[in-house]
Amino acid sequence: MRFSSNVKPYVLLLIVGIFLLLGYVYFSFFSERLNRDILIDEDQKRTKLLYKQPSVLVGRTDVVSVTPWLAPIVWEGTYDPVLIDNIYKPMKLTIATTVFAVGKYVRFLQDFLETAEKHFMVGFNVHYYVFTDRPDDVPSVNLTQGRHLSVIQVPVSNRWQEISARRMEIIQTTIERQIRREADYIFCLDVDSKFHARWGSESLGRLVAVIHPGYYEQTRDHFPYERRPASTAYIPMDEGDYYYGGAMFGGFVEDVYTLTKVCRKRFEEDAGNSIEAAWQEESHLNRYLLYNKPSKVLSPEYLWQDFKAQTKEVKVIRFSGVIKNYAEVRPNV
Ligand code: UD2
Repeated sequence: MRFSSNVKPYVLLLIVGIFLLLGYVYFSFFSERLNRDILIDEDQKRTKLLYKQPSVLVGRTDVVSVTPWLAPIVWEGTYDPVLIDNIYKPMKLTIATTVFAVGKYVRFLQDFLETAEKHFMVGFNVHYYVFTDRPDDVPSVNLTQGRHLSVIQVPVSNRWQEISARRMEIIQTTIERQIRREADYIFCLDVDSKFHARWGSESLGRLVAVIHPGYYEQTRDHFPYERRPASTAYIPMDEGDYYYGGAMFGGFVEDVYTLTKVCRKRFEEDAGNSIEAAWQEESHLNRYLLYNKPSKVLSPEYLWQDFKAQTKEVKVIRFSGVIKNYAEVRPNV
């Protein structure tokens, strides 16, 4: 194309000017993107982590690792511990851990704490809240950096059922008073237990429950849910997902707060009607989780019992209840 000779020079200048302006805008935008890309690249170099390629086709086939509502069920071999730690550790999280040691149960604290220091959320900030009526008997255990322990005095009761169930109320009020300002996640654990292997960041989630080791092979009609409609923990025979253990529940502090508040309210409502659920707060927990599905479910690796022989699908026992003489440690039988 030829410019006709009658095109005025100022029109030509205008066209050239527009092209220059467009060129400037394009190149400045492009070079900004280029710079940003380089930055991202450098960033990736700094955090580069080599790990095994995840497969879409090969994985564990002997267990189910996802619930029907698509929450993960955490089993050995379904996650990469190094990769998952690499995601959570930079967040500098604090994990609150509540444990009750009332009456003679104070004797279980030493092993609980010593084994937790070896295996539980290693490399994370952990704040243990020990609830006891015997503060002087709380053992002094060496805690690694970033880990703290607070002792909180609670009343004793002459019924073990009451001690176990009132944990909901006490956790609720302690979250209100201090935990919600001091931690990001919380785990509420039974004291008569020991850690045996890694329990790490793979267990973190909004609302976390554990499958009870005694019932995972059974059908729902065999679960020891509360079956009396008069109780607020009632679950009919044709409902229920898993039987969850009362020895562990956790998640974001605010989600656990709501759980404890609701369970405490229902426990008290039942008490007002002279009814105590079959397994106290465990029954209320199961009812709550049926209608408020956990976002992560821990396999029985995370709650075993020493008296139970290891089964083939449980490749690692991470946390297990010790064998205890009920008549000797409890205030009543
Ligand atoms: C089951 C549950 C437990 C709870 C209970 C029903 C599992 C493995 N355990 O265990 O979590 O739901 O049924 O109430 O799922 N405690 C004291 N002093 C006492 C009695 C209890 O401190 O005198 C505390 C202590 O932290 C103990 C917890 O309450 O670990 C639960 O009591 P338990 O272990 O005696 O209950 P158990 O074995 O029947």
